[in-house]
Amino acid sequence: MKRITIALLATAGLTGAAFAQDMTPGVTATDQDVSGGSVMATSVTAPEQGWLVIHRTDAEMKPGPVVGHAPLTEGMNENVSAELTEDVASGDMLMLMVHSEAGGKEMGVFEYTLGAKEDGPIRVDGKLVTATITAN
Ligand SMILES: [Cu+2]
Repeated sequence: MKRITIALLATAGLTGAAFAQDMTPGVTATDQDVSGGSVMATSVTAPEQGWLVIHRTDAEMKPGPVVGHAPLTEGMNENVSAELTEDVASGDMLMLMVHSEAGGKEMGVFEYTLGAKEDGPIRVDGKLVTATITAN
């Protein structure tokens, strides 16, 4: 009986190692229906506590006005849903971006507006961490 217990623990240990998270910041999302008033990222990896920020964008792929946000914990966040602060029509493009708490005055309070230094975007090798979707 003792031997079986040890074997199970060893297996559990291996499983844990296999699921060790890749902490490379990233966001994945697919085109979706946002008529319900929210947009969802399938997964977001954040290097620290921060925010998933929803920008409007277009074919030029520049981040535009902020139309939503959701809190992120450090590490992997799955199925992150952000409430939209205004209607987003079918065919509109949204850019989901990983932001931090850096520069803000309070943790857990969303302080960013487009171009602000508070709770600004994180960068990896100088690049913003984003996923762009089109509303169905
Ligand atoms: Cu942003």
